[in-house]
Amino acid sequence: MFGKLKDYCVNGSKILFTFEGAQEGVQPCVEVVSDWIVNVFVDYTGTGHRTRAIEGELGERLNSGVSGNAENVESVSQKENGVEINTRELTVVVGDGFLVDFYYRQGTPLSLAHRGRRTKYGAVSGQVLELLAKEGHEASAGTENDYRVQEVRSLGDADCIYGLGDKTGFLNKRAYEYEMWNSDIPDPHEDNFRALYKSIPFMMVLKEKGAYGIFFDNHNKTYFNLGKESRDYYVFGADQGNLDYYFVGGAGLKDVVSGYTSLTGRAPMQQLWALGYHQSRWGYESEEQIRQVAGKLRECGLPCDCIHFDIDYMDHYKVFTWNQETYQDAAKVISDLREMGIKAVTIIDPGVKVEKDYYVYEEGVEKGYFAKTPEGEIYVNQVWPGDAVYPDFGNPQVRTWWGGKHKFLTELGVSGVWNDMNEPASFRGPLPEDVAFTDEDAPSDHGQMHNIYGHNMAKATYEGWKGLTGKRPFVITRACYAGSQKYTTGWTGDNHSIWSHLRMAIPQLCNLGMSGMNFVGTDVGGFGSDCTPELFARWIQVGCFFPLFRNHCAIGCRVQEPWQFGEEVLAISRKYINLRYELLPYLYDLMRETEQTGIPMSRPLVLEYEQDENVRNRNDEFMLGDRMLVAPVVEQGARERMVYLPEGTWYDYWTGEKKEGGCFFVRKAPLDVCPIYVKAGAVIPKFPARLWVGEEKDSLLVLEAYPGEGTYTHYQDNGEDFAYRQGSYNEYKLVNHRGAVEVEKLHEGYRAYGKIEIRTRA
Ligand code: MIG
Repeated sequence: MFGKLKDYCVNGSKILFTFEGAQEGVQPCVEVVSDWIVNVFVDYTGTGHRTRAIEGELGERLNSGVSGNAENVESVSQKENGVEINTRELTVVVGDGFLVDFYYRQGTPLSLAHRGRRTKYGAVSGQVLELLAKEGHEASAGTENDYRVQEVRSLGDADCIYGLGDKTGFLNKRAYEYEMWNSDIPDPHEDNFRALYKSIPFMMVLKEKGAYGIFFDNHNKTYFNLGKESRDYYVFGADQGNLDYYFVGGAGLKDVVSGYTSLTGRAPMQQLWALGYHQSRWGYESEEQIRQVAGKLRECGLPCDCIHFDIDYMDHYKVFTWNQETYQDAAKVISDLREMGIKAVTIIDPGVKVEKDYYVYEEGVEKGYFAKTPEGEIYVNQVWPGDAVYPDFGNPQVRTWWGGKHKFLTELGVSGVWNDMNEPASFRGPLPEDVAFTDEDAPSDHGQMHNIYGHNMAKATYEGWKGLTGKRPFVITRACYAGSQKYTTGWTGDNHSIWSHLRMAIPQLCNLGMSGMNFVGTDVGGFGSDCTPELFARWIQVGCFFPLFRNHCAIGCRVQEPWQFGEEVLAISRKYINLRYELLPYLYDLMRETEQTGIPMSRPLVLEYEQDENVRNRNDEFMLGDRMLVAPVVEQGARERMVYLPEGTWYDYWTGEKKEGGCFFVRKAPLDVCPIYVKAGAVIPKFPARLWVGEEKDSLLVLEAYPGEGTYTHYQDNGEDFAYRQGSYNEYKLVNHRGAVEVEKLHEGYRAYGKIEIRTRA
């Protein structure tokens, strides 16, 4: 496509190139966004960036085509092998064919363009292809694997790949291929799945030394082949839109995660109660059932902050209505639950029922707020309410309208919203790509808007809710795009109650976290299929260490509240839910860290110890922050497991036993034990156990100090609104000196704890 490099010019932060053989008017561009971040852009469509992931000042600047600060470019010069661009941290060399290479400033290569063609695999002849298709197999003629927009980049032998959102499979994404096309596929998600609900086209490569990320900001359908086709390179591409990617460099993975979230935004603080235990089920058929569940939770001494109301609560699955027959008096049940310390979160799907005189439908029709066919008729498909229409969330007016609709829920006392089916899902075949949607100020279509449909819906919900309540909106979404973390938390959709899905939960959630979506969880116990007592016991031991801790399952499947599996499993559930509540202040500190740095609360070992080869493919252990390591049992029947601890000294959380890291050992793990290790010198801030987050407020903080040395920051605020952004918070410096903790106030702006107690462990 691009031949010999003929010329270049510098315009502020942009360097524009002229190539032989380039399409008329197409001038590839390299833009220095910051010391570590460089954008590579070829505007094939002539529309400019149109990023929906990057917002604020930077997003506006990019989308308007205005050049950035020239000072970010240290130097540009013609060298033998191309044009060399220096930032303060990176060297970028652009050569013939628009091959772009990235180096650390001191010269070590970080990422090189692949020279040469793609190799093709699995090609079969037309006749065989036909037969295969008859039997229902997928195969390719091997001719279509070049995309209209495509980038092929070198892979080193030792390179590992992370990120890519919610994709199935193991932690290391090397040798997988994926598609970014938000998909609701009911079959059990296995590691040959190419697409799932979320599209986060961000990948990180960890090298023997150093790391970088690639954010391919193209929200059309995109493809990633991560060293599967060939071990020498990876490919990303699309058949629509532009080549528009950000190279994010850094000294290590953490810098890359921070860099990526500096572009797309950092998951903000949630309300404290959102960190509590959430109970849910599709198929709570009546208000009475919900009341019974709440009563039983309390009777069993199970902490819980929230019950989710699935589609059952609506009148004929019509959004922003309440089924008064089965769910009677909404305000009353919600306030009764609140008395017990339990909040209500309600599901809201995008599909609006086609029904005369139904106010949401009528209003939307009148205002022209639903997606249309190319001929201009309102487009109708089918979801839970039957025939349904799709709000055009890319239109800012539609978002404002939809956000405002939540008044129906806030007035009833609902505390948060769960957005489902927003890929968008449809029962009567997929939406055709030419269904007309709006992209902010311009007409667009489903093909281009599909992957940001959930993103825009969550944004509408977040903004509406914020305006209505002034609190930190609690939104959970199934579908999203890069940058959705600014508005919403997420869950991983319809998993099953099977051991492979418990195992998959760990890498899946870790990769989501490293892709910006910090506040995520899987359905604890599994959604589809029938859970067993043992699987449930092991799942709750994993679920309690991820930000969103929700037990949820499908109608028709075995009921799955903690008391449904006998006394032993109930006691185990209580133990881990209690532990979760004790850890609330620690979790809250981590959430604050995420808001400030983008580093996720729950993280793979590789994010903390990337130099350790033993953790680069570690799928069955993870960390909560930088000082707590969880090594759960995820095998049926196992009553012990192999644990690996990275370098340093660790303490067994349960026994206090001291362990030197850098080795493997076997830990006994009866059904009630999830092995946990705490790093020497750690201080773990804890609350006394309680039945719900607000049961006791700021009365006692326990600082659990482990032998060794360490310094930490502890954070405290009202746990509800945005006052902390005006300084209403406390920050403490905790210095652990061999188990003795000094507490120093760094910032004072919120009421003090009644008491701070220091407990020395081991
Ligand atoms: O077609 O609302 O992933 O969590 O319980 C199923 C019913 C629709 C799918 C969600 C699931 C939810 C269910 N929904």
